[in-house]
Amino acid sequence: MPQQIAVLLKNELWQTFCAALDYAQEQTVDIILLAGDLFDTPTPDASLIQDVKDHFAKIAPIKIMVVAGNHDYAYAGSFWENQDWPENVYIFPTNWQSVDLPDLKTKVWGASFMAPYVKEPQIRQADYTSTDLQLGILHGDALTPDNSLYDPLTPTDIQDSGLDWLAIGHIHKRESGQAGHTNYGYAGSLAGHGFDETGEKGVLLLTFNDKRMLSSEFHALSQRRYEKVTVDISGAATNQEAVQKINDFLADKYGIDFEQNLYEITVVGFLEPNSLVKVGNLVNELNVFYVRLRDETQLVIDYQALAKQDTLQGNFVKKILDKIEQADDVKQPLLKDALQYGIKAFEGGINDEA
Ligand SMILES: [Mn+2]
Repeated sequence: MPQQIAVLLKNELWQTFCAALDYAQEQTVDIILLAGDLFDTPTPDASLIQDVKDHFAKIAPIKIMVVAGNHDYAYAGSFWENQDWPENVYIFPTNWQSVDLPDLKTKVWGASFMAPYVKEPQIRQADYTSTDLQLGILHGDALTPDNSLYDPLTPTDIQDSGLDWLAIGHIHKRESGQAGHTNYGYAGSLAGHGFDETGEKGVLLLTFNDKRMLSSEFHALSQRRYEKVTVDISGAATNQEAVQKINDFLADKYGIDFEQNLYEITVVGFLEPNSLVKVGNLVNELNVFYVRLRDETQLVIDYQALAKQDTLQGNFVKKILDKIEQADDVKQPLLKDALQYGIKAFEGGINDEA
């Protein structure tokens, strides 16, 4: 990805973070739960830390409960221990602790990472006999807890806590579940970080009445999304026609703002031998923020007719067709691919990138 785009995306991530705080204010929430890896390093830039503190202070009296994750773990003497965090921010220590919020009849429990790896579950019991709402916040792995190095959280661990709701960070995907009486969930990352983090990204807005959860709503915040799609351009005769097919597909699937997303597009379909489409050239024609193309188109070819021609190409086709006929089930598909690539090479459709 070009450096320029990477810088822009980084700036936008900060804007999305600010948008999340604005949203909390608009919704007049009481508590924000930040479940770890707020920063991507245990030693963030001092200027960035100050910006975060200032923005947190601005949304007081909303209470911001924070645990450190594996990327921004709270080592002894780390920036998390500084005394000048705003009054409305609470940073959990590295052992299971609670904060009492009597006005909200709520207790919040949590623990911070103290190192890049946490092999033993950090979760312990909450006051499960209390009439107060018991919230939890952890960085951890509830999806693949077996042998996880990132605070493994098994359903039994979660259930035994007696929490009413557990907010978890680390997995960038939105997930939720229930273990015994305890509901838990990952809000996922605020914005996608690559093509392995596709779809809409944002925050979860949770509403409780006493100990009962009334609703859990996802609110999208990221300005762009990463998407992987497969588009069929069969029948396109020119690059412009191919672009039209791809644009129509994207507009249909992602709406009017489709151009601002990042796409990895696998281009498939059958092209006529006289088609002028060069998939490699479509990157420049597609008017989207960022696109990466994979060419899996195939040519519609009358191989038998071609094999009869007394040309280099004809001889090549005849040889491969003979080999396909004699080949076993394992080799046949490979030879058929070889035929496709060979024809494309004759048409000048293969370059070093393919
Ligand atoms: Mn993490």
